[in-house]
Amino acid sequence: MLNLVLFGPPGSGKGTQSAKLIEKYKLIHLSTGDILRGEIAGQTPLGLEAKKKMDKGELVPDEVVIGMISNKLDANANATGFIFDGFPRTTAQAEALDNLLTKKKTAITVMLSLDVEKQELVNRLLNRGKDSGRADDQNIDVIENRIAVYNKETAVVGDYYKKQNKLQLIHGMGSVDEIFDRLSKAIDKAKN
Ligand code: B4P
Repeated sequence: MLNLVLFGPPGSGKGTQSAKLIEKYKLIHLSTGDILRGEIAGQTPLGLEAKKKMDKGELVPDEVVIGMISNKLDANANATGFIFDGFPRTTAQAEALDNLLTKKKTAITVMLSLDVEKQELVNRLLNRGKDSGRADDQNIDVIENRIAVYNKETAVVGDYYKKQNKLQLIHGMGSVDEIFDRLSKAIDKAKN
């Protein structure tokens, strides 16, 4: 199986690149952000709870997102691989993911970490906020908080995969196609 973690700060291109990577490598796309936004749209109890956190740019509790990913892995038992987009975001989530994959006799192949300058992140998110309707992309304080939460709670997840020799840093500035090319080269190297 080919199991990828696409990693990086908010606005680094995870969702954008995932859409292209699933097409090329025939992977199942698991985006915790998309799943949570689906729960919000459906006005489920989980969605209503998650919305309070997401509107402030804070992380949703670990047990909630781990449970969501576990359900999705079970629902796709015959998949040939997954792309984890926006997950794991804490060390507890990374450990839980390793345990879930071990039970399925598989593992993460590589973590691809997109490196983008802070001002570019802010510009991209504000730009998306103009027509996406996403509340968390429309307020500069919320965007700043998401980046701060990433630096404080999520960046350490890179070290977790580095210790396993699975971390690949990818230059995340430039056009979508240029970055896709860099990601594809790193994936082709990691899977051989
Ligand atoms: P996510 O949905 O994961 O979203 P994100 O980090 O904001 O953005 P992403 O990185 O996917 O966006 P992209 O660059 O593709 O998280 C939202 C919230 O959900 C979190 O704040 C948190 O509250 C919660 N959450 C999600 N997962 C969680 C977890 N595991 N644990 C706890 N809480 C969790 O796109 C950004 C914009 O940039 C787009 O408009 C795109 O068009 C543009 N863009 C992309 N690449 C570009 C390029 N090369 N040049 C110019 N523009 C580009």
